[in-house]
Amino acid sequence: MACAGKPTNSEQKSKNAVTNPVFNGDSAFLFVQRQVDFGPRVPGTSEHLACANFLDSTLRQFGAEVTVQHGEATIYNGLTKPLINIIASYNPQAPKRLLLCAHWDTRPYADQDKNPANQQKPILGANDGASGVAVLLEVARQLHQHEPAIGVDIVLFDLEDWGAPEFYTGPQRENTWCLGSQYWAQQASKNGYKADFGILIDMVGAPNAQFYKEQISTYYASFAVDKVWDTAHALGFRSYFINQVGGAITDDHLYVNRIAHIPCINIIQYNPYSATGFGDYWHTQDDTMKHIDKKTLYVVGQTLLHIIYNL
Ligand code: AHN
Ligand code: ZN
Repeated sequence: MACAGKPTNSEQKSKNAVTNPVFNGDSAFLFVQRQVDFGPRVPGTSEHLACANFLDSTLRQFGAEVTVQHGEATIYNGLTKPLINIIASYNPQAPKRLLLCAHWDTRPYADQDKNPANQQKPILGANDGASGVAVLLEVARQLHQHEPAIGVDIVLFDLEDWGAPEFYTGPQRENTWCLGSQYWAQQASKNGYKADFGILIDMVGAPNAQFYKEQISTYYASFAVDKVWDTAHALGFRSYFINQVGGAITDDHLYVNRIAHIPCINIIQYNPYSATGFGDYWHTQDDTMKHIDKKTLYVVGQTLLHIIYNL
């Protein structure tokens, strides 16, 4: 410890440096559990509505300006479903903005389940849904405690996961995934919403998850991919953020790019050696808390905090 008096060089340096909050993996883990405790969060159900209220009140408690966007969309079979996007803003007036997003709904069908009796049942979505939202809730908790220099918009998309199921044999439509983000992007485009870039996180909770440079992300926003991967590598997370190009994955970021014209990337677990590209529990009844690891949540969350506080 230095004595009182003139600050030493290193003290002066740390005083002027950006304070980087520490992401709490235990807190994020609990936020996954809280969502899973509602049961499947399928749009139109009471569990879904209860979770929406939880997300809305939690983000308000963390000091965000929250807008709950209600809409509806046509799903793969022509039926209409209600949707609820949850938008939480920090420093709403700041011109320099970062968009952070994840989907919060869960898939109504475990259509990748090996057991045919399970395929019509909804998934619990611990990794597919809750993990990304949980990381963003912990980011929000940190934003409340440490005011950022930039504006941050956290958007939780609904109706991502009602894409046409494997067992569906009727006429095929296009763009049946990501209905909440399509709706949000249309409104954002109308309202002239702007952000420097966006980061979508999807399936960011599995032990030893690997994130490859996803191809829609590199096509629309290679500068943001480089920024995120470079940041993660500088933090020592090379084994999670793989320095290789992975698949092209249709996800919410596609519509943020295509409709809202905001460069947006996707941090998504990808396995080039698995049949689906994802974990073997993906879209099955087995997407439960046992596939959630607080270290992975930390790795992703700490990377996001570094981006926010050093942009
Ligand atoms: C498709 O399967 C077309 N896209 C993956 C997007 C997704 C589904 N993310 C979570 N669930
Ligand atoms: Zn899914």
